[in-house]
Amino acid sequence: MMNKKFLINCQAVGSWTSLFLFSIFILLSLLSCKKEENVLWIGVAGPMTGDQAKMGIDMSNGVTLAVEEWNERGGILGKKIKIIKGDDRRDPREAVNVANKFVNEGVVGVIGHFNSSCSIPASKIYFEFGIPQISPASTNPTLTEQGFDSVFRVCGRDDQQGKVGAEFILNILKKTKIAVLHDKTTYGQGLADELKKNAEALGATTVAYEGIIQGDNDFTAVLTKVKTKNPEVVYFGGIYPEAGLLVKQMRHLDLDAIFVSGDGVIDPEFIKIGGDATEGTFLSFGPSVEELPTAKKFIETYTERFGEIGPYSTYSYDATQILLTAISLAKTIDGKKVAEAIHNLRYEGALGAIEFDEKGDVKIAPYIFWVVKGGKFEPYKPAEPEPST
Ligand code: ABU
Repeated sequence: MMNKKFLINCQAVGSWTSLFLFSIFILLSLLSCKKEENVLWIGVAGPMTGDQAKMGIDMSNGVTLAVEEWNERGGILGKKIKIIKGDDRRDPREAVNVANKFVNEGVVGVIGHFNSSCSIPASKIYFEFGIPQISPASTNPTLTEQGFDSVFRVCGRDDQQGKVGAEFILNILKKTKIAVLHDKTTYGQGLADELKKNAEALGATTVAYEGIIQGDNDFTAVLTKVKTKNPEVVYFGGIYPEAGLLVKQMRHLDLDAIFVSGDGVIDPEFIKIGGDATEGTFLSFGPSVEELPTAKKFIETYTERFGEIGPYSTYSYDATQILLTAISLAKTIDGKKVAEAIHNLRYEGALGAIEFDEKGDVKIAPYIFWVVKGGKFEPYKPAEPEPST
């Protein structure tokens, strides 16, 4: 049996070891502290890992390019700009952790998040601490309906996107029997509900309304049920990993309804996952960046630096330019003054002129439909009607 003195000595050694390790930890924390002199930190937040990592990386690339351009011109307010990445893994709880981390690091603004389900809870923290937030991609209306005057987005909203989707199905595709699916997220279900509401108002019938679970990979049970309702269109509110699998499994089940979805699906990953089954699918998103004269320089520099432009790369680039321009105009990093400068700004970006309304939404958010053709996305141009003779 160990004697008492030996035990006490062991406890003392243990305490000294803990104290030593704790001191090392504090020292390392101080050394890695982001609060460097002559540096302004901006946060970029999104899913940097996991099944939506492509979106986080696209965002991060857009932010990096804008920051590099500012730094080449000498930085801002006499300081270099650096980026801190926050990986929310598309999880709302992680998004809150990222927001708290950004607060502790002293970021002067945040570009993010990607998912509305992350942007919304994180926005409460950014607003509380006076940190301007610009989401490049979160389209759920709630984000800018909270009365937070330092929250912005450079994309459109799902009340607009759902309406455009319903008009497309009814007026262009001329279909009225719709199965509405969603991924039960703030974005996915919100968009699906907007589509359903607007389509029904135009005379459509919702023959099925079902939720699926993000991250699942077998949707045959729900699709088998949907097939019995003979929909002409399957509309999905959700993101590309599930969309690719859904459309693939629809075709395996000979469910030949037209697949229509929104901006969360428009990424080459959708075509990679869904393969040939994605041919002829329709997705709503902004106009083609390639066709925007304002995006010429951005396309050249981004492609040279990072390769293919992702759907939200350009939005992230412009969002960063807006944040940095506002800091420069406000001549301060005071979040309230920077937010005010963003509200007063008319920014001529790669996406064209961007101005915000009092809520923090862009004044103009054009949506068009894209179609998958020959394994690529292209803007959909309905065939001209034959001239009557
Ligand atoms: N808007 C597409 C996906 C991101 C989101 O709003 O959740």
